[in-house]
Formats: sequence, C-alpha cells, structure tokens
Amino acid sequence: MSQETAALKADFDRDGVVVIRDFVGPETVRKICTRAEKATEGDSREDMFSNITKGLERRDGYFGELLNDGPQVPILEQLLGKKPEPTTASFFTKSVNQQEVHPHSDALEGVVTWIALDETNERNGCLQFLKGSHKRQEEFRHLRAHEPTDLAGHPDLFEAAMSPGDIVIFRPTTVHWSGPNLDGSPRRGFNCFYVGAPSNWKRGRKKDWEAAKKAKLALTAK
Ligand SMILES: O=C(O)CCC(=O)C(=O)O
Repeated sequence: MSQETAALKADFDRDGVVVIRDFVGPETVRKICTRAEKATEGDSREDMFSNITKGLERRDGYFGELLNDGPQVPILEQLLGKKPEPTTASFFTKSVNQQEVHPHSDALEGVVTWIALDETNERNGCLQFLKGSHKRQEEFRHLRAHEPTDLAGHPDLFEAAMSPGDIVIFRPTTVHWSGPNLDGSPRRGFNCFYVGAPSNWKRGRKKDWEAAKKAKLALTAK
C-alpha cells in the first residue's frame, strides 16, 4: 500500500469519512449527468425522497459498470481490506428549496461513495457528517432519515463542500445528512452503495426508509 493510501485509510478508520478531490474528470462527470438525467426522465414521485433514485444500474448498464468496476472500487478494497459488495447505484438531486435528508446511518457493514456532479456547499444542501460516529453506533441508532434531528452545532460536524468530480467515501454507520437546498442551484450526486444484499441492511433502517416513502410525507408539509 502506498504512503498516500495508508494515510487515507488511517483517516477513514478514524473518521469514518474521507474526501478525495478531483477523483473523476469533467468528461466522466458530464457522462454520469447526461445518462442519469436520461435514465430518470419522466419519473414522477411525490414522496419525501422523490429526489433519490436507487437502482440506476437496472436502468442503464453504464451505472452497473461504474458500481462494479468504477475507479473507486480498488480504493474501496484497500480501505476495507476486502472486496466491496455492490448493492446499488443512485442519483441524488436536490434542486428545489427543500428535500432534506435528516441525520441517519444506512447499514451495519460496507461502504458508501458519493461523487459530486455540481458544486455542492452549505447553501444548496451538501452532505454533512459526524466524524467518528461509526464508532458510536449505540449513541446514534435512534436517528431516522425522515425525522429532523438538529446536529448543526455538533463538535464532530464535517461539512463536505465538494466540486464536480470530488468523491466522498464513508462508512454506512457514519451519521450523515443533507440540509435543504436554499439557493435552488443544482446539487446532483452519484452514489454507490456497497452493503451486500439488501437483506444485509441494518434491520429497521431499510424499513424506515420505505415507510417514509410509502407514507408520502410531502416535504411541503414541513
Ligand atoms: O445526497 C443526499 O442528499 C443524501 C445522501 C444520503 O443520505 C445517503 O447516501 O445515504
């Protein structure tokens, strides 16, 4: 393992989250955007997470290739010390003045990646993390993506402002969220989830996500 990778792994083990700048070039960013927009064209949902489209790999084989063999895979293997187990690829948008995802964790095992496709910052709802929270699972296990919890003043807060092509890699147990898009600028991200089969998901978490979707919690009601 190179010195650079060893340092990245040390950060990842300690914080449960790392950012690599300029991880993919503008051409790849453009291709992901174009194909994800096309793959989701005409979708109409009104649930709380209507801005999140999982299963991109079933809509366009390009996303299956990225999920299984994208440039992140060798790095994930180094960070985890084993091959990541692909679950799904997703497109996350946030172009209206809401669409918050509240603090939560995703699954017990594995790793998650999120490549920025636009400039993403505090104004348009970038990802936020609690560094080290992957080691404090009991303390945060009550958190739910569809229920507000204010962690804005938390001392371990890490605001992942990113530019197109940057990647954030995190443990699914690292608490994360994204605030509302306040300025309406595009804030798109391409996410890959490596937590194995859906049945490996932390019991309850997946159910919460689905319950919130089914309940069609209209964001405008908040
Ligand atoms: O992109 C977002 O706004 C939220 C991402 C997220 O919660 C996740 O990847 O689990």
